[in-house]
Amino acid sequence: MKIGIVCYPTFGGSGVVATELGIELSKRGHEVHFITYKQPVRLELLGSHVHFHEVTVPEYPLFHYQPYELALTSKLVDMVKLHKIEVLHVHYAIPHAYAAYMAKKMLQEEGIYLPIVTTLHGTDITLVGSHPFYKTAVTFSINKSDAVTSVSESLKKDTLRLFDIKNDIHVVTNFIDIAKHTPHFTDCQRDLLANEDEKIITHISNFRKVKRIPDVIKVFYNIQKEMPAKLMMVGEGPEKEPAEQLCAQLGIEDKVVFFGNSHEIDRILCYSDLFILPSETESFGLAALEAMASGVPVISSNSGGIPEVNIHGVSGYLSNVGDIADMSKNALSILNDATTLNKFKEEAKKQACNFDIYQIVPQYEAIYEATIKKC
Ligand code: GMT
Repeated sequence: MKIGIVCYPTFGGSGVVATELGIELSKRGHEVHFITYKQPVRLELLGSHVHFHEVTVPEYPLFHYQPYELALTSKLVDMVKLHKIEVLHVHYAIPHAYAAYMAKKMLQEEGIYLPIVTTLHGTDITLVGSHPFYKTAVTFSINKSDAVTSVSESLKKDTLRLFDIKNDIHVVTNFIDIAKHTPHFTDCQRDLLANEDEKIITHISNFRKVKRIPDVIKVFYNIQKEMPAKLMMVGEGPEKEPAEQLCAQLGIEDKVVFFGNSHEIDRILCYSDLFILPSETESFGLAALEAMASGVPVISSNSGGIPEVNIHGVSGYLSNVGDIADMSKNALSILNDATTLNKFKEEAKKQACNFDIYQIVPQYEAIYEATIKKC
């Protein structure tokens, strides 16, 4: 098939999922066209089966807001015609599903039929999309998609609760390429960051309020009181600076490394002992799945779709949002002895295998085929 993919090209989970999906689809013989404003961060190799088409928005002083949706719509129409794209898969409803619908209508005028598959990722529903300023257009564009998928059962429920949805929503979970997280694939250099006796605790996110960054630091603070440990904070976002200040206030700044955005997630995870994800809400928690695939147990909140990924007492532990004492206690119970830690590491990896890319990508292929046939 010739598949167009629209996504945010940044470090966020939806862009990562879209990119990994596109790469895998291309390996399976499909022709994939990424259409977005920048080459997606995880998209390293362009080739005969993977193409990138940049959406540019010329700045014009009259506009207080530059019209990205308009530029995206035009680019979609042009690329569909030029490359004979058969199906368009948009990741993150805002504004992608809306722009895709406009492109579809414009193409219809010329007798070209373009099915739209919309994947809901989380904040496009729970935080942003349900805001009254967006809700009407988001509801419309979800209902006008030819197929709608959500990355967890929890997100599907949230969508049906928050919006008046007439379409079926298929749950197609996020996935992981397990092979990429095996040790022979990664050059693990643990000794560059910590001493042999120190446990390595990791958090990866876009450092937004919803991630509850202060909770990560407070849980780590409790851990390092009991055992030698280092904290790896990976990512960029508005909560990073306050987090650095909190570390200084607590006197643990020499035990915490702030990496910023990293292209070396696999490397950081391969020497991590524990991953912390205390989010306020999380439709899935791709970062937790990536950690588990590298054999890193997860201490998380029990919000949203996280319990579908992290299994309490098996791959890690779940606590109520904000329950720092419980998270700290659970973390210490995993880290305290080597046998328990190794058991959790093994189980985390096993649980991640339930989300292997080879089981999930065919589900998207089946959805594409069904929408193309419908046309
Ligand atoms: O986590 C974020 O804030 C980024 C956001 C995104 O759209 O990139 O992540 C959402 O989509 C990910 C991929 O499907 C999910 O794993 C995250 O759980 C979800 N984030 C939230 O729901 C807060």
